[in-house]
Amino acid sequence: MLEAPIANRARFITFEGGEGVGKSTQVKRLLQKLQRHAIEAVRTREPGGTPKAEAIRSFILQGRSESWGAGAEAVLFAAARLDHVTQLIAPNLANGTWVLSDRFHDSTRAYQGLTGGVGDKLIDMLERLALDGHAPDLTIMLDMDPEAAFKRVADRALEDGLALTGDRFEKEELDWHIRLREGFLSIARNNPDRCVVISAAQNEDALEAAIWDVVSKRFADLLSETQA
Ligand code: T5A
Repeated sequence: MLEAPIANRARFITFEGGEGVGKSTQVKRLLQKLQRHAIEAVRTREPGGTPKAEAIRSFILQGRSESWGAGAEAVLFAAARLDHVTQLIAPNLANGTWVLSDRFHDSTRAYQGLTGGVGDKLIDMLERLALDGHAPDLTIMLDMDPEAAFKRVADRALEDGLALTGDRFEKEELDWHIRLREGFLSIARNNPDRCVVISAAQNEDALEAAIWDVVSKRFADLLSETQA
């Protein structure tokens, strides 16, 4: 099948970063902003996004695969991603609908690879298999001191009167989260054309504006076309 010329193609944007840095909040805000510019877009998340991938998400985040080791978990995340790409991401992009994903392949490289100790060979292989040519056009890396991010999540839970229950990865030690942050930053350094690092240590409105500045400049030709 012939691919649409690059200028006409819908864009695929991913959000990455450590726990609680504000990805979900900003994915929702960017979706609304794009829709206000008459861009058709959907938001999704990883692990998950499709019924099969959501089943894998529950399995992993309940800690049921923890004893299998980081290598097996990387394979599970890739299996979920393969379904997500083939059933949701690729069809939407092919229909001209932009896709915003809360986490994607960089999370496997950062969590299971750079922090969990799984070698590049397996991570590279899984990436080729699961992405099937659908690399993101832009990745927003939200960066923040993990201790401050945890405090933010805990304060918000306290305000809302909710108990703070961590999933499988949120329960790791602080030192592990510091290495995770370094992992994401090294992925950004190695992929300077695709990744933009933005400080997440700012309020939701300021962060939304910083993200919009990047997106609107990167895809200026497409946004001005639809505004006209
Ligand atoms: N994982 C995932 C892997 O190990 N390998 C993989 O390949 C993949 C894909 C997913 C877990 O799986 C791991 C990574 C994760 O551990 P998840 O629940 O999706 O689990 O985890 P997170 O992505 O970390 O989701 P969180 O909801 O915890 O964090 P977000 O989305 O970064 O943050 P958000 O937007 O929910 O905000 C958190 C809190 O902060 C407030 C919000 O209101 C909320 O209370 N907030 C702000 N407060 C102040 N200032 C701001 N700018 C704020 N933005 C949000």
